[in-house]
Amino acid sequence: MTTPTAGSSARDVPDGTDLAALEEFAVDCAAAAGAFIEEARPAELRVATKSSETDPVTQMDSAAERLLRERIAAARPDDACHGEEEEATRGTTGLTWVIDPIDGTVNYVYGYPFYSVSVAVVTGDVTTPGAWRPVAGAVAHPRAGLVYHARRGGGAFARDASGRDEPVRVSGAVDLPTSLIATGFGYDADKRRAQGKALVPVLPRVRDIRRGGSAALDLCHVASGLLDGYYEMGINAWDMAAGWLILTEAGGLLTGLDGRPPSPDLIVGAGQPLHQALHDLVAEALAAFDWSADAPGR
Ligand code: LIP
Repeated sequence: MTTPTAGSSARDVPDGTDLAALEEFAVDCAAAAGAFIEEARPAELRVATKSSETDPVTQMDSAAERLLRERIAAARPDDACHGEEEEATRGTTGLTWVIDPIDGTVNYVYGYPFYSVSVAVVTGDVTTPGAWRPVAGAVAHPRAGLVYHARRGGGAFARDASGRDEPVRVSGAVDLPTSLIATGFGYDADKRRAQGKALVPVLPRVRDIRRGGSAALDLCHVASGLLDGYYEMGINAWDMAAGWLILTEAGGLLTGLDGRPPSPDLIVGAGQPLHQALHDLVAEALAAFDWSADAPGR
């Protein structure tokens, strides 16, 4: 089973690319947008809806994406950009910035402190699962004063407000019954019903389940050992691009189903010893679904 990982092929990085500089730029962008969504939050958020009435977007999502796009365009004008709230832009360098200005928007609306800003730069075609790889990225957790970051081959770190970097590493968990697993649910009622059904066989087989509400942070928390594993259906490239690399550089693995790349169908992330067992448990739980009619994606 060929398992795609974020670091699987250095050949796709354009010659002369300074990954360390891209990583630091991603940290700066994520930190700046993280500070913005905290400091510029108005007394009254205007909450509109997107794919369903439970899928919110606020003026802060749009403003934070605008801030990120302007910073990227100023510093890297020839790179492409792909974000959650605006149309994608084309580039000529082979590098694409993949951004989620607020991952965990529901939490942000409520003031529940589990939301993040995700900024990654990838090679390949980010619209096709398996055809792209993150090469540098950062996830800012403003309420924790942390920015998780990584570059391909450079390890994974959590940077605190003083600028100190702490290396992060996945847990050594190997057994499901003693593993803490996170998951999440989409916005469509029928998909949520299916995702809830898929949780039933999983819950009794693991230590416990956590549902944080930000895929990017769930991936960073697996990378840093705060969780042992994470799976979810319906995750977009912008939710997972930076967290995928941070998890891989922390010694973890992120895949889709049966060796396929991570995609909106499914992502499963854990340290290497646990990953196969978690994947097989989730695959077993999903086996009951007719993916055409019942696909429990977003
Ligand atoms: C969120 C994801 C999370 C999922 C939430 C939501 P958003 O992204 O990061 O994993 O469970 O339902 O989709 O919509 O807040 O950017």
